[in-house]
Amino acid sequence: MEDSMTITITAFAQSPDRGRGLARDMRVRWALEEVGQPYAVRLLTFKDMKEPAHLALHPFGQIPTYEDGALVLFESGSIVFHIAERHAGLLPDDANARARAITWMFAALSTVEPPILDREIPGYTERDKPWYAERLPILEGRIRPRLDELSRRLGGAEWLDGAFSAGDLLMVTVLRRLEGSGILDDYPVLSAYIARGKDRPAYKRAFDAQRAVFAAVSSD
Ligand SMILES: N[C@@H](CCC(=O)N[C@@H](CS)C(=O)NCC(=O)O)C(=O)O
Repeated sequence: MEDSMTITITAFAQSPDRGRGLARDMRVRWALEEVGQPYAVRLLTFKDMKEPAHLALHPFGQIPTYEDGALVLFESGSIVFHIAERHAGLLPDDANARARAITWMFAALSTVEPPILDREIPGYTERDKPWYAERLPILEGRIRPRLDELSRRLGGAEWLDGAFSAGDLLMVTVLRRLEGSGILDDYPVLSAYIARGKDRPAYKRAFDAQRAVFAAVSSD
């Protein structure tokens, strides 16, 4: 039996998203909350993330990481998968349903998230460049087909494939990156899907926990 209190994850000491829960520790927190696993959080500055101590855990010097005894993981998708494999509640028992839920995890991270990131990252790095405004509609044009297809597939269903799964958890966190862009206004099916995810008690606990970190920093 594992000592459940040994789980430690890493998160930003001062998240650039100002507590909006868009940093990828949110996925891991949410997964841990869904399966009822307590966890500790080690907060890191950007400088800490590039120090040897953290690079030993995460080769790219990023958050989140996951430590449980001798096991160290990085990559939010891998961490959520590990949590879902070890605990009931995030992957179905039926082998085929489980394979489909895992497929949705990959779809979230390798099909839906990349065009969303392609639009988001220039907002941090190229906003002052002359091409930024011209390029933005092109980048948005690469997101919309994915959203059209996802919305069509989801249709009137509550979740992507039967019961809520780790696939939905990752997909909701990925789609949340579009909040505030105005794009989701054109996708009522996806907006309602995100809202269902955010309405889950485990999501709320995870959100409040990361928000408390930002609130504490802001009140210093
Ligand atoms: N594919 C990685 C991406 C990790 C990532 O980009 N983390 C961001 C925070 S959400 C980060 O640490 N950024 C700071 C940096 O890259 O230096 C994952 O899913 O865990």
